[in-house]
Amino acid sequence: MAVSATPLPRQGAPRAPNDLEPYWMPFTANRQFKGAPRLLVGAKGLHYTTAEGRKVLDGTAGLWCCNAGHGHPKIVAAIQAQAAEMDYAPAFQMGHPKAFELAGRVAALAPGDLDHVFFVNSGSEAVDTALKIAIAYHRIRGEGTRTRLIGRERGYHGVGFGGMSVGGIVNNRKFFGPMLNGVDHLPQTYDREKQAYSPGEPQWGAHLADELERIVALHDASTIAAVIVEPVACSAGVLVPPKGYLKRLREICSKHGILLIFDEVITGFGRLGTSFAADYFGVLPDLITTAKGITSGAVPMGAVIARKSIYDTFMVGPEHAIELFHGYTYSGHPLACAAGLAALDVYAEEGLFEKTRALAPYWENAVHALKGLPHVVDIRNLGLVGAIELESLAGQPAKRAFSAFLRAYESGLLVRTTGDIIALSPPLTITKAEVDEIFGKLAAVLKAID
Ligand code: PXG
Repeated sequence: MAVSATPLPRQGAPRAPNDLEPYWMPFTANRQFKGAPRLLVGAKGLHYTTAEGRKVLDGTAGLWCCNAGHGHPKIVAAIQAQAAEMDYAPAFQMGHPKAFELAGRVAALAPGDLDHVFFVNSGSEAVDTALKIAIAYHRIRGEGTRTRLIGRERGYHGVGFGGMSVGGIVNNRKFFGPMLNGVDHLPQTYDREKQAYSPGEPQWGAHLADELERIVALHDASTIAAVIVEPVACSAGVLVPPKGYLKRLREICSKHGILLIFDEVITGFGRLGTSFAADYFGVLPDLITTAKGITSGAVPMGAVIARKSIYDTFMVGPEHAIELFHGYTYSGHPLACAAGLAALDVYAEEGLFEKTRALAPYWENAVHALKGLPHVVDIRNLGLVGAIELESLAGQPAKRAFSAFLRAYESGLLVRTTGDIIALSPPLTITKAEVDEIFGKLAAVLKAID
């Protein structure tokens, strides 16, 4: 049946305000949720409060974003003050001081000469923006044939058409048609037989970066604009790069004039105990995409950070001309900038990146201590990120981890699951006692589920 073009009359009585039906929830089992809702109504520090008044320990920093913990007074005050001072300023052909200030602060944190910052509102927008910048950069330099984009199997780069196309998660792709053309994928870097229970970076697998040479040989470097990878592939279940892999990828990209994009939407702003994963691994990309921790999740914001040479390439032509035909109504939104400035202050004043670095070995031991518990087939970690992979129930992938998620929530712990992998990424404000609480609860959950 064709979709009606004429507006339908409103039907029936107004819905009750607590009706769960109209909200089509993202990446959620809607029918399961609405049958047994899990509603959060408050958040402070490391804990959420549920609608029933229970406290839940946040093992996931919201969705990998609330790095400073919840409701930090400094971030709250900054957002409140900004809302009262100026709600919005046009983002095109106009500016406001906090956007410039935040760009400078982010540039100062970013490695090497990554010193120009383009603001967006999410990780997905950051990825699409970076891909567009990469293609346009080559065109402006007279290499307009470089349009191909290389992602990686099991990569997650958000849900825009660009990010989905370079991403490598089957369910995020298979429903949505042909996507971008001119995309190829590196192989993923995980092999359980070779890497299981590696603490931190696995020893095996650096050679997988050489697959880029095979892809270059197939398509020719003159057709390839950029390679995009997550330094640590978090969404697909915390796939830590093999030792030396990212360095090798950098070398091959440089050799062939291909831009290297690190998608640091999760790894940026302290998750590994450094400003960016680029610092952790000592590898300098050409573009960094980020979001989440830039405002500690308090207001939506993302950013693309570009090397000076990329920005400079665009700064040609008549001065009155727009150099990059791209941007969003809410690029550099005043509330996001205020939250971002406050979040960066909190990270610095409370030494949260250093604290993360100091806590990481304790975290590593704690997560690996789950080895040997029922269903566990692998454990992975880096910085304040951890993953416990469970054996799938026969013929029912993702069911066992979902049971673990539900039971953990009942026991007062929030975790994330993807497939049969449990992922953890607490606020960077967590203490050793709370790390112990997470893994104590999780051990009980693993012993209790089928
Ligand atoms: N790139 C990376 C590396 C990400 O992790 C995005 C892009 C997209 O960001 P937005 O802001 O458009 O959602 C992400 C987002 C999870 C989970 O639990 C991960 C993300 C988002 C929600 C849940 O794995 N990553």
